[in-house]
Formats: sequence, structure tokens, C-alpha cells
Amino acid sequence: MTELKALLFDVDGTLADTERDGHRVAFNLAFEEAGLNWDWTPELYGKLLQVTGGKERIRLYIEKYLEAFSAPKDLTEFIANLHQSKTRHYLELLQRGEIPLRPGVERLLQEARTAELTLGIATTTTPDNVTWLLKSTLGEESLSWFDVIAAGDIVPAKKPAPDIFVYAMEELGLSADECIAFEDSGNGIKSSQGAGLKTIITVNDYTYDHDFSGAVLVLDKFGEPDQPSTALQGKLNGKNWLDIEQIKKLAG
Ligand code: XBP
Ligand code: MG
Repeated sequence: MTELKALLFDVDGTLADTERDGHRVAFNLAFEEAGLNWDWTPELYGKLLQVTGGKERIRLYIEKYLEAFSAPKDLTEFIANLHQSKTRHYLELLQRGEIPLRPGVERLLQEARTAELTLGIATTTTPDNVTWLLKSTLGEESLSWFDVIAAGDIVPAKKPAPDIFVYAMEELGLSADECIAFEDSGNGIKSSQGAGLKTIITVNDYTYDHDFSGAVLVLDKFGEPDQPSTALQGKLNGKNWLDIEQIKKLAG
């Protein structure tokens, strides 16, 4: 049995519930700033989340959900500028401390560090979004906890393609059987499993009904002793929260 060496975390939906009250709000602020009467409601945003990547999501909206829209000559540039504005709004929201980590995330990261496990991130979101989520919740020093932060456009194909997890493992010099992934969505587990990784899922309001076949465990949250976790697929051994001991068993 290969020894577990690294934990690879997705960000949005896994480390923090960032989509409905974070990214979605930032998109709408960018649309308003650009004088566009676009309004991504929580329900519409749930549909748009079928595509990973903010720029890709704007393009999906224009192509599939907008009736009359006279696209500018350079649509790619238009989308890129809109997305830059959205990212600025999102970073301001993070810097105001508006997005907390999900229950159990900080505890699990600290337990992993104590157990001398390597920590990595594999996410579709923009790199600055990751660094500012970590800085605003765990402090500047937490950036050094991660040996790799693989994010955004650094790979040619975003989730559900496996590229970002493959890239993260290459950067760590580790094989899939030395790592385990943590994800929240159907696109996420397709990506992690496509990279050959065992995967633990924590669901959220946008992903609870996704197909997580093949996940080694599906939870509603990582949990804390005073915020018990519920296993939706697979089982927690003994404790009502996920800890390193159980992760090592599941990775085995
Ligand atoms: C989630 C995504 C990202 C965010 C928006 O990434 O798909 O696109 O929704 O961030 P993950 P950007 O679950 O892999 O963390 O606008 O920066 O793409
Ligand atoms: Mg996610």
C-alpha cells in the first residue's frame, strides 16, 4: 500500500462557500459597472455553474441565455475586461472578510501540517482569488503552507478536464496514489478522478444533487466536534467529523 503524502484541495465550494454570495455578487457588480443590465440571480447562477471558469461562464451566458445582445467586435477582449472588473470586486469582498472558510477546513489543514502531509491546491479560479481567500481567513503566513497553488488559466483545459490536478501532482513530484483530492462538484470529481485521484467530497447548495459515484466519501461538511458532519455516501469511522486518521484510511 502506497503511503499518503499529499492532500489536494479544490477551492470554490470546498475550502469556502464562495459562489452564491461571493463570485455571483462580484459578477453582478462588474455588469453594473459596465452599464449592462445583466443580473445573475442565485437560480440562474446555479445553471451557469455548469461551466467552470468565470470568463467561460460569461461566454456561456452571452451565447445561451441572452436574447438580443450585439456582441462587440472583439468578444474575447470584452469578456476579459469584464472578468478583470469582476475579479477586482471579488478581491474587495474577500479583503472585507466576507467569505469564511467552511467548518473543519482550518482544523484539517492544521492537522495535515502536524502530520507532515504536503498541502496543495488545484482550482479553476483565478490565482489572486486563492491567495486572498487564504490571507483573509488564515493570514499571510498560510500561503507558505501550500507547496503548490495550481489555479486558473495555468493549464489549457479547466475542470472537468484533469489538467489542473495533473499539473499540481507534477509540481509536487508525486503520483496519484500518493495523494487524495477534496472537491465539491461534479466537474470537480470528474477532474480529480480523471487524474487518477481518490476523492472526498463536501457538498453545498449548488452541488448536493451532483453525481459523486466513485467518491471514497461524500459529506455535507468536514465538520468540527461541535458542528458534526453527516456522511451522505460512505461512512465516517467513529467520529462525527473528518480527520487525518480517516483520510489516511480512505486513501489506503
Ligand atoms: C470554481 C470555478 C471558478 C469560480 C469563479 O473553481 O469554476 O471559475 O466559479 O472564479 P473551483 P473565476 O471549484 O475549481 O475552485 O471567475 O476566477 O474563474
Ligand atoms: Mg469547486
